[in-house]
Formats: sequence, structure tokens, C-alpha cells
Amino acid sequence: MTDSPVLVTCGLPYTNGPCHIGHLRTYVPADFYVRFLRHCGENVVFVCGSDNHGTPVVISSEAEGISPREMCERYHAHFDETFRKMGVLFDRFGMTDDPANHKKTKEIVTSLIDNGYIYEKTISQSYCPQCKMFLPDRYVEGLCPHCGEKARGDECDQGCGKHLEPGEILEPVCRICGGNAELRDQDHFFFKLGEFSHFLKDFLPNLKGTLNARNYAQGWINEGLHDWCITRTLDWGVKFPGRDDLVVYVWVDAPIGYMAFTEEWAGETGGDWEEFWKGNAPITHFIGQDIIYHHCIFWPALLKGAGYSTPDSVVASGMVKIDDKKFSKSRGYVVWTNEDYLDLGLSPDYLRYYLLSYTSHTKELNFSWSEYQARVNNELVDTLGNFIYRTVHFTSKKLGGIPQIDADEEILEEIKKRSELSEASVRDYEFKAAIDEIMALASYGNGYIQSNAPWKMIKEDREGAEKVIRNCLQIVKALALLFDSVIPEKAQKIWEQLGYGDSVSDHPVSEGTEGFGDTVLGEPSILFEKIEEDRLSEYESTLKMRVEEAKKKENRNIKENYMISIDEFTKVEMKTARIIEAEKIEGSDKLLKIRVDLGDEKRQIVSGIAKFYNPEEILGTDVIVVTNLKPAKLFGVESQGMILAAGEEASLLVPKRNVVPGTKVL
Ligand code: B3M
Ligand code: ZN
Repeated sequence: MTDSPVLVTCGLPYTNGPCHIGHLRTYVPADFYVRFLRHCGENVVFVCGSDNHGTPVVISSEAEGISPREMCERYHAHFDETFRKMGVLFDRFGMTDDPANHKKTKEIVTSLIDNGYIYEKTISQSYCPQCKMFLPDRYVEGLCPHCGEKARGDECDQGCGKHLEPGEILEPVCRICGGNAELRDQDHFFFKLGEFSHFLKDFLPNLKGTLNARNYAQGWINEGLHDWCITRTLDWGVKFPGRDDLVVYVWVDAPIGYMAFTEEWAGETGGDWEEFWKGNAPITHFIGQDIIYHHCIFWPALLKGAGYSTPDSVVASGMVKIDDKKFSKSRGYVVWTNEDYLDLGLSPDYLRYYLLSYTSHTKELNFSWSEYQARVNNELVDTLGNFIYRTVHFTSKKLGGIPQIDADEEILEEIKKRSELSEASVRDYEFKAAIDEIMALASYGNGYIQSNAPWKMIKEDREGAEKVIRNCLQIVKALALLFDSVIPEKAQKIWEQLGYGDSVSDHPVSEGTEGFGDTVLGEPSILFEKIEEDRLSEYESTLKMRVEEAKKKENRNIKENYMISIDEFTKVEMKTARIIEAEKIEGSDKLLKIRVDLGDEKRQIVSGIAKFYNPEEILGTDVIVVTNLKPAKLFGVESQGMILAAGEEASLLVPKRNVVPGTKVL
């Protein structure tokens, strides 16, 4: 326990689309962590906000035909509401486009300029000659210069994950028109990231949090750091000081949001934001593994350069898979938090439990409905729910209230042990291990009530049965306190069943070994319900349908990519022609050598119709010929065009009315 407050932040969601389960992989564990620390008596400030700037938002708002601000407000409200429904409760959930962050960003960039860390330089960057604009970040796609995979303008999102600087992407293509982009010179501002190598080499070994964050970042430092272009040619964003035509790169003002939101929180509550950002009170960032570079390299360097405190810990979550497939919105491997889950009336706590207990925080997490069902049914319903219901129900129906005796020492020891082990795991960011300890206490309780069978014992030994039940109630109380961080809605209900009228989250975990005083037991009720088979197949088929829809869409897109313009079509020259000679080609049973009359010239064409027509029967037939094909040799015989025919059996296309040979087909 410390008196010094701690600040916990979560990566900021872009306001360009709805919340999905991939987002929750960071927010739920962060919320769990914060709740747990508070239960251990720590003073935690928990802030987050939405990320409103950058090309992700601009491109999406253009696609929807609304202003970027409108788009941001819509999705800001959406995330705010969704997080609350999921029990993820921030002390402040701000917006990076709000005045506080504009102001803070300008201040920090100005300090960096004043401290000599920013310089101007001309660079070549992607420009679309058709759209007549520079193509910042997500406006351009191409190949990663490091690994060759498909990449976005500012990150290799499908390959090695590296950050890309403007102009670095290979074979750049404009996202708006699909045309090839070219490189053009433009003046931009750079941050001297390279000068922070020494600082970062000292900083990273002391950075706490999960090992993946530190290790990745150290690897990048060893490869050498390059200066970082921090301006973009966009209207939407925080203007670069003194320049109306440039905004700062979104990865400058987004993390500064953490500071701005802390300041906003302080303004609302009378708290002190400076003790974190200018003092020694620790800062912990929860992020997704794909943005380690930004948080462990750019961000500490920016803070250092501007004279602020740097983060103490970075906790990076592994990625999410759906049905063992890589999470992908475009391929349909996605579970939307509202549409696919909350809107169906499913419990936020069940999903929290799944996300937290599935695997260790840094590993890949697979979501599948059948696994979800198994977890809920076997662990929450059969173990936890069953134990609590049996205990509270028996107390209420057979004993009429909480027995006025103390719990056994052995039981208190077990509770203490599990509480300590779970706390140690939480502090190590091993959330699954922590929950396993808590669930082990529920299993212990289940085993204890089962083997002592108070429902039998009460017939001969009422005192013995009371003792057993008192012990069980003690475990239930500890479970409510320990599980509150995992499944807060259910934990509150357990708390109320025990007869408490206040909020379980106001009580420390250490009260799990304390007695009940004169508490009057509440009404027992069933808290956890199984996920039935028929519901399960409904959920699974929604996912299947979405994947199929995505495939169809992909096929449509492929087809659309093959569409040609009328200009391209008119490049093909077609004329009617009369067959004047035809003969088999020696050695081939498919090909005929045909001579056609095109009015002003005669040509030789090789055609694959020998199986369907005798040479004699086609003599004198008027057919359609493509006349501007490059000549080719088939079976050693030159062919100067192509005769059009339809289908597997090569039905020749013929003009319906008589036309003179050589008439153009239009
Ligand atoms: N908006 C989302 C992401 O890349 C991005 C996070 C910003 S955190 C300062 O995951
Ligand atoms: Zn790459």
C-alpha cells in the first residue's frame, strides 16, 4: 500500500468506428487492475479519452459525408457509453480534439522547439497527381520497405509492425482514387528522436510493466533511431505552432491527451495533475501490443524533451483472434461489443471474466463462442454460482440468518492465502493467474460444502451445520470482495445477498476475513445462468454469416477491380469478316487455320473450333473478329486476330442481318 497516488491510462480508441472485442482486450484488464488496486487501498486515478485526429478519422468521416468533429462526437459518445456498460469506469474520459488537449499539445511542441529538438527539412512524400494532394499516413498504401508486406503510409500493419516515415512506403497507391502516387518535395518539421537514444537506453531497462513492451522497444533502439517527421498536410488536427497549413502528426497529440485528460480530471475534482506529470507519482499505460513503439520510444522521448515526467510502466496486451483466425473487421472475424453481445442481453461480467481469465495478458487471446460457453457454464455457473447459492439459500431457509459464531482459523488462512497470491499476481500483471487464485477459493468452498454436507448434518448436529455454513459465508464474503474487480455487477449482488446495503467496491479485500456483525442476510437468488445450446448456435451463426458476407463483398470488389471503362473497351477493335478458307492444322485436333475477308484486306487466323465445326460447313460464314490483337503463333502457325465464339462448344457469333465484310462492331 502506498499513500502516493498512481495514474493509470488506457490507449485511446480512434473515433472512426464502433467498439469491438479487440478494444476490450486492453480496457477490461486495465479496469480490473485499477479496481483491484483500489481494493488494496491504493489511490488510483484512471483516465482515458477518444483519439479524434489523424487520417483514420478524416478518411472515415469523408466516407460517411459528415464533418470529422461530428464523427468524433458520435463515436466518443459510443465508446463512453459502451465502456460504462462493460463496467470500465474512468475518472475522466476526454477527447483529444477538446481545447485542453489543443492547448497542451501546442505548449509541448513549443517547448520542444524552444529546447532545440525540432527542425525543418524538405522531404519527398507521396502525392497523388490525380487527386492533386499530398497523401499523409492512411491516405496511401503500398509495400513495407522493411519486410515487403502490404502496409499503410505510416505503419506496416500487416507485416513487421514498424512505423513508416512519410515517403518511405514502396509502390505507393492513393487510397482515394486507386491511382499510382508519385513523390513530391514538401517542407516538414522533424523531432530529433535520434538524440534520445542514450536517454532511452537508460530509461527502458527501468521501465516496469510487461516484458513484451520493454523487449520490443529495446530491440528497436538497437537497430538505431531515426528522426521523426511530426507534421502532416491536413486540415484536421492540432495546428503546428505558426503554421496554418500543417497539423501535428496524430501520434504527437494523442498521447499528450493522457496529460490533458489528467488536467481535466484535476479541474473537475480539485486533484493535482502535476504530481504525475511533473512529479514522482507513477504513471502506468495500458496499451495494445501493436502500439508499443509509440509508447516506449516516441512518447518518453517527447516527454523528456519537453521537460515532463516519463511513464513508470507500460502494460501491453497480446492480440485477439476470433475462432482461431486473425482478428479482421474486413474479413468478418470480429465480435462487436454492442451489436453481437450487449444488445443481445448478454452479461458484461461474463465477457469480462472470459477476457481476463482466458490466458496471460501478453499472449494471444482466442475468442470462440463455444469456449465462452464452457467458461461461463463450468466456472461461473457450476463452481462460483453453485457454491454461493447453496450457501446463501441454506442459511436463509434452514438457519434463518447468519450464525453468530466465528469462522474457523483454517478457513481464514485459506482466504488470506488466496487473497495474497491474487494480489501478488495482479501486481505482476498476471491477471489470469490472479483470477485462477480467486476461482480456486470458490472451488475450495464448493469442495468444503459438498464434503461436509450441512443439509445432512443439520438433522443430527445443528451446531456442526451452523459452523460449516458460517465458514462458507466467510468464503462468500471474501469472494464478493475479490471478484468485484472481475465481475463487478455480480459481485455487488453477492454483497447484497449477504445483507450489505452499501457498495462492495468501497471495501478493502482485507475485510474478507472479518465477521458480519449484525448484518441481516438478504434474499438468495440465482446469479449466474448457463448459456444454452440453442443460444450458442445463434451466436455462432451470426459470426459465420458475417464471414460469408465479407467473402462475398471481397469477391464483388475483385470483380469491380476488373471492370473497365468505356475508353478501355473502345480500344478493342472488332469487325465482321467472311470465312473464305478453312483447313485442319496437322497434328492438332482443336485448331483450324482460317482465312477471312475483311473487305480491304485478308487475314489468317488460327481458331480453336476444330472439334465443333468441319472446315466445309463454315465456309462463307460471316463472323466477328478482333482485329487489333497482337499477332501470335499457335502450333507454329501465325494468327492475326481472334474469331469470337460463345461457350464451351464455341458457338460462332454471327451478325443477325447481312453486312458487308469489314463492318465495324460498335
Ligand atoms: N488511437 C489506437 C491504436 O492505434 C490509437 C491509440 C492512441 S493511444 C495514445 O491502437
Ligand atoms: Zn514491414
